[in-house]
Amino acid sequence: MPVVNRVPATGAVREIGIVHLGLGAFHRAHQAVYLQRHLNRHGQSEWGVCSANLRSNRTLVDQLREQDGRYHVAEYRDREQVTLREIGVLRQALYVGEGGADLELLLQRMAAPQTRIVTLTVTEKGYCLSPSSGQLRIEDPAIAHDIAHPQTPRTAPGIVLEALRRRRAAGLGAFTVLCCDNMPDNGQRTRQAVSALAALQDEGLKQWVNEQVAFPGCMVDRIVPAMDGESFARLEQQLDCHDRAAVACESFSQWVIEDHFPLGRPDWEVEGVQMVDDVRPFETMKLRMLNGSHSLLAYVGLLAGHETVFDAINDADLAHFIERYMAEEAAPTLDMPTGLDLAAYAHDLKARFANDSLQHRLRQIAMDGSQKLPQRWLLGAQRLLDGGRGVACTALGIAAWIHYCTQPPSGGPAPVVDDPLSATFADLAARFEGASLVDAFLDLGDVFPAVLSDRAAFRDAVQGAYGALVRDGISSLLHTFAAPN
Ligand code: CS2
Repeated sequence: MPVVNRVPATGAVREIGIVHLGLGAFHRAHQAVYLQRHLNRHGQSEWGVCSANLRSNRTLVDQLREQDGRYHVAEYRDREQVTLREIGVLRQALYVGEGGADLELLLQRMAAPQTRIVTLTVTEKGYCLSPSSGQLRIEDPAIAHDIAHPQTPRTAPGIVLEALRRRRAAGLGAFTVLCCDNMPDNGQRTRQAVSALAALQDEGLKQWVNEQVAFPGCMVDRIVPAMDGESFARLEQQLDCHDRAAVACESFSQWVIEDHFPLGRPDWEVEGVQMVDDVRPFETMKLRMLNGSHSLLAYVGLLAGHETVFDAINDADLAHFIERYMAEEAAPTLDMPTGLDLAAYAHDLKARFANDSLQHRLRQIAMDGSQKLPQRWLLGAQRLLDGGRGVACTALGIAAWIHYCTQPPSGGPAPVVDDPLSATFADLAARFEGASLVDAFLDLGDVFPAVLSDRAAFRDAVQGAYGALVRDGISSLLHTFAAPN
């Protein structure tokens, strides 16, 4: 049984200063923990949180309401040491389903003078941008809806924009918009989504957004697997924690934020948050090293028959493959501030992947690949090819992803791929096979920018990897990577 360090929630929330969109496990185990530690330290705070789920997980919102917003976060250092924190900063939980009454409550809360920051974890697809170009997808039906009905928006950019419109009309200052999703240049991408939508609704509002709203970028990091029956049972047995809104995660946590908050912010740095002028080096490092490795572990690991990150990193050949990816295809693409040791970072990442207390399912990471691949693998691959380097690990990852998106698990029915492009994948799988299937995937412009897919060296590498995968199977292919080069 682990040694449990119990940290109760103390202090009083004076007002709700932050509205969050995307009340998932990550928000509860990352941002809310920093704010709770801040509250415990100061004894009072005006940075309480109102958090809303836009379409998913109404049950969680109901559960949290029953518990007056209080819940627990179990931070597993390893099997032996766990910190169980009580969180009390969440003062309002909302669910904005289709036509839900909470939409108006949410917009009122965002437009209230006390609200100074709006944070988001709505996942990459929640911004309705093309993953490869970062342009607003105006053909998206939800965006089309928000253009036609700006006052009852459905999308995250639409909700942010309507709240800003109300603030402008009321003569209030703009809140700061802080995107906490794993996108490249995430502040700028969020600005692009909101500003492009404004341009389609009201030119004056667009100008006000461009001039008045701060969209600092940030890098967030904590491994927080989705909760399932097994993880709740473990919390009950090991920690005597009977809380259906609880989350389990690793003990590591990092947050690097660009310091641009015109209406003020919590003094986060006291809790270890790094406030910087330019987050991009940190963000790119994390996307390519951590998330890039995660996606490789997911697609290659699932093919190799593994279920969790822990299983996959304990496969010696796969672990070696990941080491090579980080050293040869991620690190060389990064420009880091002096003093930052990428080899040490890679070493620590491997140790985090090997945390045996987290049941981090590869299928969870494999979700939404079309939205994740550009920033995790493809921008780096472009840089490698520009420098005359090879992309063998990345090419195998892409081949494994194509396989994952199109091949039924042995003998089973067609795969259920959780991705906004799943219908397109099914269509391509029905029409093509072999090299033509690979070509059809590489022609998906929302995933692969033409500057990359037009390069023969890139296409050849992916074609080669896919051919070898089909011919030799994943185990023998991984073995070739494990051989000294
Ligand atoms: C993961 C991330 O699901 C995924 O795609 O790569 O959620 C990852 O666990 C976090 O970014 C870690 O900070």
